[in-house]
Amino acid sequence: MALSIPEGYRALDDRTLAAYLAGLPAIRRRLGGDPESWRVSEVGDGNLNLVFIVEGPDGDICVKQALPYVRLVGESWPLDLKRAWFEHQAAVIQSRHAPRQIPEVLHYDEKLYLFVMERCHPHVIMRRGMIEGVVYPTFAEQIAEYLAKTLYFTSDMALPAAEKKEIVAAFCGNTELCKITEDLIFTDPYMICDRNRWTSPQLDDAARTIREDAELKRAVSALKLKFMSETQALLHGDLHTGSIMVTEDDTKVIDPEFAFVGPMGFDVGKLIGNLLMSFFSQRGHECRPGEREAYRRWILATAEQVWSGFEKRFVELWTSYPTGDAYPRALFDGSEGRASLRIAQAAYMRRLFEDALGYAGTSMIRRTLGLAHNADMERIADPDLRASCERRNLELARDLIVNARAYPDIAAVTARAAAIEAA
Ligand code: SR1
Ligand code: MG
Repeated sequence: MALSIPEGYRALDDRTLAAYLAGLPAIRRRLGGDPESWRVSEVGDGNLNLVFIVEGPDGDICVKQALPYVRLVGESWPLDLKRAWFEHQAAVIQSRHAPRQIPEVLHYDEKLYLFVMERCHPHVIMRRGMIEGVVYPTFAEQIAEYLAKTLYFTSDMALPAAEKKEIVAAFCGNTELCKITEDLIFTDPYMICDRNRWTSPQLDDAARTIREDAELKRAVSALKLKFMSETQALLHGDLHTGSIMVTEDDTKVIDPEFAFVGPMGFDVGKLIGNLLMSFFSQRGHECRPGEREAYRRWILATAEQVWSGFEKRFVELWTSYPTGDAYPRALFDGSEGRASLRIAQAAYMRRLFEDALGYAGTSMIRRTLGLAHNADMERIADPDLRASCERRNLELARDLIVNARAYPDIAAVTARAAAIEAA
């Protein structure tokens, strides 16, 4: 299919970006000095876009521009530039609810499908830090707060119906990005597909077993349907450890270009799935062997705290701000009403937990057998070692999808991960 390039759009490079930014007075002031003195570097290592860091004598910024195709694949896979608008809108909405966790948006250009934001510095992409074995002590609490606030405050429990429907309508056009998820996560890995790949022939049999697993395919299809049809809250839509930048005491969430209104368990589960993948990859990163065991324990504790912190804060917000049209305040008045609401909340959170486990599992499978992989596993040079890590990952993933109901709590999930790793 030919690329469709709207009038006024051009992809920028190091040189043309500096000239463009020089025409934006507020950005020019922030960077300081002459545009010729600015250092521009393209640092994008994601699957879709251009990302630039621009450093001037007085400050620095990050610029993200959508390309009219999937960067990972090339021009043969055209992709709607409008994703930049959805990303920018999602960042604006989410920063109202969780301002500490979202980089400040400084400028948006609707013709270039580009936006300028605060550079998160000295933050690093969390996935890279985890490959190095770095502990992030404040991460779990901050990301749980981000998840609880962004999801609760865009849900029907917090919003009047008309406002909620406006958000659904605003994001319903992000269809091409949703389609990527529908295909790459919920469909491709479960059939023969040209886009699939795995990094060693040692996984051929595991891939075949998954393709032949009818029970698994039914459960994944149910999760796909929920992804396509439930409008619970505004999601980030691609919340993995490559979409999070961290320091020891700060957490920033980036890249919400897959944002749409969908099932909350997708955001929570994708993140937990990526933590579990990192856990299973650790035996392949023995650069500091004595410390890896402790690091594995930290990852599992973090996965537990992400879920339990999210659950606790979400219920607190629901109890304190019952401002939406769902579960109307008038029906849950007085001590009996409050007790009844607690029963409803527990049932809701249980469903959300099971959804999250299913989505965690689908994320772990797609990053092993689908098109887009994780550096956590890909950086393991020895193919036998890598395959043994990936097999463990697939084993837990399948169980989370098919047997989500059998897990009483998040501790049971991490216990199962530890048992699979020890076997
Ligand atoms: C073709 S895009 C592949 C993947 O990159 C993003 O991180 C999303 O997860 C998407 O599925
Ligand atoms: Mg991304």
